[in-house]
Amino acid sequence: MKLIGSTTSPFVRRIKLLTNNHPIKFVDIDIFSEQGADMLSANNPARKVPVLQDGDVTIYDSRVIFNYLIDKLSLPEMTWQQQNLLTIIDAANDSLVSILLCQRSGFDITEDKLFFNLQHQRVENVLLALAKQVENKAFDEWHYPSICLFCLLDWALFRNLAQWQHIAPLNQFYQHALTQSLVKETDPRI
Ligand SMILES: N[C@@H](CCC(=O)N[C@@H](CS)C(=O)NCC(=O)O)C(=O)O
Repeated sequence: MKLIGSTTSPFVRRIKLLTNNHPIKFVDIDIFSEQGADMLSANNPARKVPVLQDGDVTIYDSRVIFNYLIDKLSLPEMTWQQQNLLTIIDAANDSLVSILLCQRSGFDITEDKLFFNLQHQRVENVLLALAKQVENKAFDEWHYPSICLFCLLDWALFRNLAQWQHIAPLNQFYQHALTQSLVKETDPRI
C-alpha cells in the first residue's frame, strides 16, 4: 500500500499513526508546489491529501481510508459515539485549514467577519466539547479518535491557529499522547 500525503497535514499524520506497525510506503508531496499540485490532481480530483493506493484501488479522504483499513488491517470499528467525536474533530480541523488558507491568502483572520467568526466559534465549541469527553474518559485509549484529537491539537499549536493549552483536560490528554509511539517521528516540525 502507498500513502500519498504531506508531513505537515494533520489528516495524513492520523493515518501514519494508525498504520504504525504496517508496511505502507509514504509518498511525501508539497501540496502547494507546482509538482505537488500536479501529483495531487493526478491522484485525487478533490486535490486533497491523504490518498491511499492499494494495487488498483485508490481511496480519498482520511475517514474513508480509515474505513478501508478496518477491513484490510483488522482494526476495531468505531462506536457511534466515536463516529460523532470524529465528526466534530474533523469539523474543527477543516475550519482551521480554512483559516490557515485565508491567512496565507492575505486576509486578516481577526476581522469581525461572518466567515471568520463561524470558524472561530466552531473551533472553540468543539474544543470545549472534546475537553468534556476527555473528562468522560472517551479518549483514555490510544484508538483512532484519540489519534485524530492529538493530530488536531498538535497541528493547531504548530500553525499557531488556536489556543487550547489553558483547557486542562486537553492539556493532560496531549501530554500523555506525546509518549505514544511514532508521535515524535511524525512531528510536522521536523
Ligand atoms: N476531509 C479530508 C480533509 C483533507 C484535507 O483538508 N487535506 C488538506 C491538507 S491538511 C489538503 O489537502 N488541502 C489542499 C487544499 O485545500 O488545496 C480528509 O479527512 O482527508
